[in-house]
Amino acid sequence: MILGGTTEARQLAGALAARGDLTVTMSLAGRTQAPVAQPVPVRLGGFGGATGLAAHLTAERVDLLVDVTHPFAARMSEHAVAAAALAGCPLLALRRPPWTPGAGDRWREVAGLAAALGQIGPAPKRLFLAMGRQELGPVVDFPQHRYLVRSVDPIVPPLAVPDVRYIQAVGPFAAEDETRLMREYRIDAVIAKNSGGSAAAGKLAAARTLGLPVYMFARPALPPAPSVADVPAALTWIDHWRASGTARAE
Ligand code: 3Y8
Ligand code: NAP
Repeated sequence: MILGGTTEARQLAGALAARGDLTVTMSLAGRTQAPVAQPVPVRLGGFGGATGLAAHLTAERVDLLVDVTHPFAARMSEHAVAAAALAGCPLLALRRPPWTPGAGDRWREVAGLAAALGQIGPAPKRLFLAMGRQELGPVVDFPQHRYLVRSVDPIVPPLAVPDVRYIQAVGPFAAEDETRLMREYRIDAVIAKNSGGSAAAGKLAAARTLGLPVYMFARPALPPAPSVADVPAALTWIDHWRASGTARAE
């Protein structure tokens, strides 16, 4: 079973489904109204904490749990480690490396939105919030800014600030589109999560092109687990696991 919700999860599922010697299921939280289609059957919704997930692993006789959730889905990853241990189920985590600033990048690493807004200061700015909508609360304490907020689904109720525009979109986002968007809205600064991967990196290239600062949320710590950094490494690891015949004892 793959804990998904990322580009890599969908790609890994597709590659494993092609093998024919594995039965693959994709698990999503059901956070969005219309999730992208997956190449394998999907299970939607939470498990009821780590014990719920452990019970599911045992009941469904899952032979391998692969955590390919987003780096900011820390609770899910914590539950995956605990549940795999509880159920005696092998676990592999695919953890994509964080982005690192390169020449021309103007990054400020912050803990989250409140810290970013605190650092930005009192002068009104035009801010591109490309960090989703689960942590937008702090904007109400900074009503002086013009916000451009991007999310997958509509944000209801709307944010209680006087000057906000909404964009509904699912990545991946191309750098040239991001540059055009930021020019159109005359953005002064970008606020982002250090998600890594390529789908959301376009805004970083755009910020570099436009010489804009990026307030980058540091990643939450994740519990140790057997891990790889990308899909090819995950496929190699799974090959070795399969060859070692460590499917759970009957
Ligand atoms: C529900 C599945 C695929 C997966 C695509 C990746 C790339 C596009 C970039 C920006 C950044 C953000 C957000 C983002 C990206 C991929 C990947 C990724 C960022 C879907 C998806 C689900 C979610 C949940 C959603 C969160 C939100 C975060 C938008 C599907 C499309 C900002 C993270 O309540 C909510 O609206 C929750 C939204 C969690 C973070 C937040 O705090 O709001 N992802 N995103 C999964 C589930 O139900 O289990 O609906 O199809 C998946 C993808 N989103 O198959 O190609 O691989 O990361 N997702 C971030 O990185 O900052 C957008 O706008 O620049
Ligand atoms: P989270 O805070 O780590 O998890 C909260 C709870 O949501 C979990 O305890 C679990 O509920 C449920 N859950 C999370 N991921 C799940 C999955 N793949 N399958 C089944 N249940 C899941 O998670 P999140 O940050 O809200 O992320 C939710 C989903 O969106 C994940 O699939 C993640 O990969 C994807 N995503 C998140 C981000 C982000 O920025 N956070 C970005 C892109 C994609 P129970 O305790 O009831 O089991």
